Amino acid sequence: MTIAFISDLHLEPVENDKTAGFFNFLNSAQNKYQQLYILGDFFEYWIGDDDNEPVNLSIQQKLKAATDSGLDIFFVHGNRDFLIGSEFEKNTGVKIIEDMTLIEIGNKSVMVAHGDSFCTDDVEYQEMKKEIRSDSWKNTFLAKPIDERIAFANNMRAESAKRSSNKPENIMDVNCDYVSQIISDHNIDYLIHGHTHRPKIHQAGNALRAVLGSWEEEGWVIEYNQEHLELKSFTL
Ligand SMILES: [Mn+2]
Repeated sequence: MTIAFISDLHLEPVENDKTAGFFNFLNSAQNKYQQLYILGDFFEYWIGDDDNEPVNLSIQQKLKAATDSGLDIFFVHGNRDFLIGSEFEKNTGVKIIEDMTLIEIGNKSVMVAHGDSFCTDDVEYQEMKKEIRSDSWKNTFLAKPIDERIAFANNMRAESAKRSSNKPENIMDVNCDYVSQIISDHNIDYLIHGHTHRPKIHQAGNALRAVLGSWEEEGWVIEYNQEHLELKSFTL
């Protein structure tokens, strides 16, 4: 059985090389993999399941065709698309799972996460995250008109780009002590995440920490088969 992991596609509501690349990926995924985990920031932004943007709808249709064909697809929220909800699940057959979920594959423990939870040095980000992930914030936001929500999302993206460019590189990466703690607390063999856009497989004690890349000119996937992890990139 081969399981695939992807993250950080940052799909936008326009037809471009990336959407086409994802549709190609999904077509071949149905023959190659039994399970696909999408580890967040699948979309550049998501302002609610009630947004009827045509490209977003066609992405949902493709996901539905894939799950109907027998591919199990799981989704972990990213910081860009944490508002993906139960309507999306219903439309696509994709199952939303918690950030930092532990899955048992054979006799190995694999933790899947978006990755932002490990960036504990970025205190400003963690505080903002706590606020906007609360039910009250989400409910208030989702009750606003679509146009207002899109304007807010665009504003957030601009702010985030500005803040990131002013922060030292190491603040934006995971905190290695925290990662080691999580790995030992949960007896993890493999930790797989995205978010930092720094694709690499790291040795972390007795475990491996595999980081996905963001889809830009190339797409990235981690394939897991018979206790072996492989990080691959491919042209979009
Ligand atoms: Mn992210």
